[in-house]
Amino acid sequence: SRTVITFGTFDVFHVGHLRVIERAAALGDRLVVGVSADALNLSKKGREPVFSQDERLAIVAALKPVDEVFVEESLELKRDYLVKYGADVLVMGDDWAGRFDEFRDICEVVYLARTPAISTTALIEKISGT
Ligand code: C2G
Repeated sequence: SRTVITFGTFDVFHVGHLRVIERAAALGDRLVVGVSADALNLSKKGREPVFSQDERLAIVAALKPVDEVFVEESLELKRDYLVKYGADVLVMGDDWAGRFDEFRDICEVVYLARTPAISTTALIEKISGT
């Protein structure tokens, strides 16, 4: 059986998130998702997520294509997570293209095209009217 792993913040969950998760799941038999810790998100994006890590984790865990979730505490731990969860394939959106090629020694690395014209930042701006 083939285990696929992907990572993300999945804040203000939207259809772009759903599509990448569905397409990741289709590449194997089991999908594991690492959801960024609040602290990691703050350091990566310079803002606190709208929804807490527990809320984001609960939403992702409830999705039909998702078999297992965990909190991604640090970008530096990616190799450990790949080993721990027995990943055969690492999937990321192509905003991360090339960034995880170093893991090709232990798994396949696949970058999927992002869903156009939707992002958490754009949603926050739309809702807040800025
Ligand atoms: N995504 C997408 N289409 C969009 C928006 C996002 O395909 N319109 C994908 C991203 O490419 C990513 C996933 O959805 O694969 C999650 O996106 P984010 O929540 O923005 O994740 P990010 O903060 O980039 O976290 O270890 C890596 C990180 O934790 C990734």
